[in-house]
Amino acid sequence: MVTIRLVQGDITEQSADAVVNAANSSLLGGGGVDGAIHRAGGPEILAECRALRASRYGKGLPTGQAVATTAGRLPARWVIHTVGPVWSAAEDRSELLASCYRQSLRVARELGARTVAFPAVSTGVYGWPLDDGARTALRAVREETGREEAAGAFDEIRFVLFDRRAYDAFTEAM
Ligand code: AR6
Repeated sequence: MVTIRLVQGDITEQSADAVVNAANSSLLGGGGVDGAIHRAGGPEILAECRALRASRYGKGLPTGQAVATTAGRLPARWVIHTVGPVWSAAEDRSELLASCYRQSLRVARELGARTVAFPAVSTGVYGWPLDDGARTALRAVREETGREEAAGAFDEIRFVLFDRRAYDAFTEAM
């Protein structure tokens, strides 16, 4: 049985097999979680991202997809980069947000990562409301870890919430 755990903290300080990055399509860094991961993880991560841009993802990583690199100096083995959708009040993009969690877990499973730490994808710069972001995240993770193919694949899925407000939103959604 997989444990779903909520913690308040900084994702760059988490020991896990894989930590998920809330990246953008360029894979070349940014602010928020992305900036923190590249700063703490060091240049090896960016080097692998550049190589991905020069090969498989010439046009960038599409929204809702996920790809892994080394975790550099982070206390993890891999960083799984995923690109969340920008929040839109006019259009329902929640399937794309759910896809970030599902695809990240698929990549994790292929790597053999048994503990995976996620941030609250899209709820910062990309403007997704926290309560909805939390519900979508938890639903997607429960669905994906409940699939037959995922049976026994994971020990722990951890949501690392940066501040009290995000932690409370996830606690409520849980
Ligand atoms: N650890 C855990 N959570 C964090 C951390 C941290 N160190 N820092 C911020 N958060 P964001 P997005 C929270 O903006 O909305 C970047 O520029 C934050 O409070 O990192 O998906 C990328 O390059 C929020 O709840 O990601 C993209 O261009 C959540 O993490 C764009 O931002 C996500 O906030 C992606 O925007």
